[in-house]
Amino acid sequence: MLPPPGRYRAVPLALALLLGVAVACVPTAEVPDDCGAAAVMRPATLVEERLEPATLEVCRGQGVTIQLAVERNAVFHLHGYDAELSAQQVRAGEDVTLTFEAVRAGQFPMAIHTTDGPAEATVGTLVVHER
Ligand SMILES: [Cu+2]
Repeated sequence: MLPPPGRYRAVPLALALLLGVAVACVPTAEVPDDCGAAAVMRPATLVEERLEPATLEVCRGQGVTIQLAVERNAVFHLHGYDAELSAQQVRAGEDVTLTFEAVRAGQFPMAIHTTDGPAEATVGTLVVHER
């Protein structure tokens, strides 16, 4: 005997609701603990064509300092934040301090431009949370 058709229709609806709720929760659930601080520091290392960690998270309105340990020569460029942080030449062995205001929320690719490797490679993402 077949169950009434309404029973099967409820399953995809429940799944869609669950997924929708899970996706909608991500941005607020993962706001950094220090979101209330006026200024924050994030350490990172530039190794080959990647940043470790690959994702740096801050909140809009914060003064951000990226303490960058550099292991390869490149021009470091934060896309979408050109006005706040100009692209700059970094050299292997240097510790570079990059400071800017996180004025815009969103996800911004951190890239390097090189002459001895890829012309441009995305090495990580800056996530600026709305608060
Ligand atoms: Cu670039």
